[in-house]
Amino acid sequence: MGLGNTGAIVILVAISMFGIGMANKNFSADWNGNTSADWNGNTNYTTGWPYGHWNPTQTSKRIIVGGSENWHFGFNYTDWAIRNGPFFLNDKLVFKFDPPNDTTHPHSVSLLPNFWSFQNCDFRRAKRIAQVTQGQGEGFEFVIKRWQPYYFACGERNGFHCNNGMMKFAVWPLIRWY
Ligand SMILES: *[C@@H]1O[C@H](CO)[C@@H](O)[C@H](O)[C@H]1NC(C)=O
Ligand SMILES: *[C@@H]1O[C@H](CO)[C@@H](O)[C@H](O)[C@H]1NC(C)=O
Ligand SMILES: *[C@@H]1O[C@H](CO)[C@@H](O)[C@H](O)[C@H]1NC(C)=O
Ligand SMILES: *[C@@H]1O[C@H](CO)[C@@H](O)[C@H](O)[C@H]1NC(C)=O
Ligand SMILES: [Cu+2]
Repeated sequence: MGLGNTGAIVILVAISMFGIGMANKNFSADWNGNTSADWNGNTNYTTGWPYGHWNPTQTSKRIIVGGSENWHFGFNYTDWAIRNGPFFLNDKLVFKFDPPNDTTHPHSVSLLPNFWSFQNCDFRRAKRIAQVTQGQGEGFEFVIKRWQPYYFACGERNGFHCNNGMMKFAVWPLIRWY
C-alpha cells in the first residue's frame, strides 16, 4: 500500500513535469490556439496523453473532487486525481460532503505539509481548510493558487479516513501559458 502510493505520486509529478515541458514547446512552436498542429507532427493535443482533459484555450475550471462520487469514505481519490488531472493554476477544486448527523459520518478537508505526512496520514502539522459542515450545498471551494504540491486529505477519525478510506490525493498544478 505504501509503495502503491509512492508510485502514484511519482506518476503525478512526472505528469506535471512532462506537461510543463510540452506546454513550453507548444508555446514557442505554435502559439496561435491551433490545437491540431504540434511541434513534431505526432502529438494530437486534443487526444494525446496526458492531454485528454486539456483544452489550451480554456480558462480556470471548477472541478468536483471525486466527480459524482463527491468526497466520501472508500473511494480512491489518488486514482481519481490521476484520471482527471492534470490540474492547472487557478483551477477550483470543490469538495462536496453532507454535514454529519445520526446516520452520516463527518468528513472534512485538510492540507498536509509534505509528502511524508501525506504518505503516513500524519495530521500533526496539518492545516484544516474545511470543517465538517462546509461541504454542503455548492461544496467547499479551494483555488489552486501556487505552483507547489498540495496534499489533500480527510482528517476525520485520526487518520482513519485517510489511511483506510483512501480520502487523500496530491496535486501539483501546471501553468497555463497564454
Ligand atoms: C485530433 O483528435 C480530434 C478528436 O478525436 C480530431 O477531431 C482531430 O481531427 C485530430 N487532429 C489531428 C491532426 O489528427
Ligand atoms: C493548424 O495546423 C494544421 C496542421 O499543421 C495546419 O494545416 C493549419 O493550417 C493550422 N491552422 C491554423 C489556423 O494555423
Ligand atoms: C488507488 O489507485 C492508485 C492509482 O490507480 C493505485 O496505485 C492504488 O493501488 C489504489 N489504492 C487502493 C487501495 O486500491
Ligand atoms: C442525515 O443526512 C443525510 C444526508 O444529508 C440525509 O439524507 C439523512 O436523511 C439525514 N438523516 C437524519 C436522521 O437526519
Ligand atoms: Cu472522511
